[in-house]
Amino acid sequence: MTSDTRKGRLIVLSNRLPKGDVPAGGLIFALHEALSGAGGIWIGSADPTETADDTLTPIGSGAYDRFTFSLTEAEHAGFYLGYSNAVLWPLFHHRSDLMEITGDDFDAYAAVNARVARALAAMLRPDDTIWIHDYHFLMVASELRKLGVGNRIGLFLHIPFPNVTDVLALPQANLLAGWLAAHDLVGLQAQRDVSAAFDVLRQDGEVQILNDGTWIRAGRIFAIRSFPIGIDAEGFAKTAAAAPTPELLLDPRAPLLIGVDRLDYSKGLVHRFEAFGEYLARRSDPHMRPTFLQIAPVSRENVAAYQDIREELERASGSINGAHADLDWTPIRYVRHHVDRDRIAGLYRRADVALVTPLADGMNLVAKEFVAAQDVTDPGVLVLSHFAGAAEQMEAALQINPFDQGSFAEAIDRALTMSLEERIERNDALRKGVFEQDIAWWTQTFLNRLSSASISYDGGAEV
Ligand code: GDG
Repeated sequence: MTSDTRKGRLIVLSNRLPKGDVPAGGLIFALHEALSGAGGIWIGSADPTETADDTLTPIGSGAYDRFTFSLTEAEHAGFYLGYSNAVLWPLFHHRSDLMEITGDDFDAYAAVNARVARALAAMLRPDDTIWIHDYHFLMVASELRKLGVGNRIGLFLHIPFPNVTDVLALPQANLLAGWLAAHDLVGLQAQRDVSAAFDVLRQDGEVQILNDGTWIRAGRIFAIRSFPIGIDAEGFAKTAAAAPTPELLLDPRAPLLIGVDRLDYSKGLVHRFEAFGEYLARRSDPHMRPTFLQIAPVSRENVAAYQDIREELERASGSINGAHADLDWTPIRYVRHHVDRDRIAGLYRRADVALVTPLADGMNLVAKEFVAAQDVTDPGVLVLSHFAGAAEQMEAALQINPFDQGSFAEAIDRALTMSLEERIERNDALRKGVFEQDIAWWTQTFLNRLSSASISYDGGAEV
């Protein structure tokens, strides 16, 4: 997969790494493929313990080696639950109102980033390439540079980039440009994220943009570009085609809408439930009795904002079902546990409509999985929020503003009554992008760009 021009080992750093079998599909699978092709090292976080030190613990080897870095319970609370998920995550999803800022959490974040950098530096060879993933490790590259590391370092941020005014809510706002500038390449999901990052950099007195669109800060040149992440489209399409018919206890012709999301306030689930409720209240065909199946496994339960969203959602589904349900019809089915991947694939294929309507989202892979899973001769309709990074690539989706409940409800009606001809036309256009810009394309494009001797500018995006 990685036919890039890199010479040394690839070293991947991500918070999660496979500790046993590698799950099919998804980011973990893509990184596994990249490392399997080229050999290298994958570093991720260990389960928290009482004490922590700078050594990396080997947890498996094969085509590549896996290691974990250690962290204490207190660091896990401050670094992971605190600064990563109760400061950076809400801030980068335009929800600074949900930030829980404490100095101790930042200290834990800085300490864990510095420890990871020391552990990494101790094992580096001169021609190794480092690929850092996500907001948990924004400071690792700058810590590595302080230790004298000159290796190529790339960062891919899976979440949206905050705008200039959002960033002011971060007590460490003045450090952000320096953290970014320590990389050679910063990859973002969408071009809108690149624009936001450019605006933030322009506020930093030490950063200058060069003629070729790269940036310079304290003598270091770095680039910021978009690399929209894809999925294993071929693999997912095969899984969906082979999946057994889902056991839904539904009339086989009853219209089915589906949503699949981690339970997170950024995914817009309450807005989605309410828009579906409004659709039910004024649907064009009162005889149509669709079922909306929302799968939303709980995540980050120890962060307060996640408990609130869970309660809000339960209230919303209860009141909508209370208003519309009948003896033989439950309009909203809300499943809070994890469902197997092949069952999800089969459900996408069976569904008439997917509601992928986040309020903010780096990309959103569900939009792409739904398209890959469709029967091309009788495809379902993708209703997609403007605020998913995927909206930039997936123009043929029925795009909506999740904050405008009335037009969202109309779009649901339109999706459920769309002609076969229009469904096929839209799906064909979407499918092309999903299959061409898949996960292999993404990995290769990022790594090629990172390893290219001169990082040059030709418009700010790889698309
Ligand atoms: C971040 C960014 C970006 C969900 N529930 C179940 C299940 N899922 C799978 C879906 C999909 C994945 O989880 C979720 O994908 P998202 O793209 O919505 O991801 P986030 O977790 O928010 O991740 C996001 C992504 O990184 C990649 O860069 O797209 O914007 O926020 O694959 O299918 N899968 C199974 N059972 C479930 O119950 N099997």
